[in-house]
Amino acid sequence: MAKLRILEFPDPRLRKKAAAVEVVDDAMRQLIDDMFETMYDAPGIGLAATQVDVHQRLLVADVSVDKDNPWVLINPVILEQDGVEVSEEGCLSVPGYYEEVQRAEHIRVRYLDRHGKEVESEFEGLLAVCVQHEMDHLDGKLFVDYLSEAKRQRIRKRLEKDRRQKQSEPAVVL
Ligand code: GNR
Ligand code: NI
Repeated sequence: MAKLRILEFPDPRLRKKAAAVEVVDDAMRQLIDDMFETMYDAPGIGLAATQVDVHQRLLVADVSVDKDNPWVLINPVILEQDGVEVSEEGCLSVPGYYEEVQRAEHIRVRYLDRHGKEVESEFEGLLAVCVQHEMDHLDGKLFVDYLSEAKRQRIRKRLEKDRRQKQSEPAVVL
């Protein structure tokens, strides 16, 4: 198991469009395990491969309180969607910012599971929001893209400043 580094906005690698997964093999399952470790450690409720600089169509999620309901979606496609829901979103790639985003309330998704088997599931509530948020990552899209240009630039400038400060600070000696 290994914890992976999460890319942060405005890193251009977050803008890459992920390619379809061709084979679900042991190496892919190792990546899935590492993504769960990274997501639970963060902590977050979802993680797209794009965020750990792997540009393949794979996402993991777990919105349960006890962190015992892991979902793996490979090559996800939304078959049906209905309803509209506005909720506050955050993103591990945009740390510290939470803004309202409008999404479909209910989605039906076709995808491959961790064994490479094609399945369909319906999602609603927080899990539906999370799956749509992660699927956006696979297309190089971030929740800040739904905000005004002014708000997005403000967030970008603050995150860039934070990063400069972190880099100029002396390393912590253990
Ligand atoms: O941890 C996360 N919380 C969250 C809250 C509301 C809507 C979406 C999310 S996903 C986010 C983790 C993340 O950045 N996934 O890409
Ligand atoms: Ni995110």
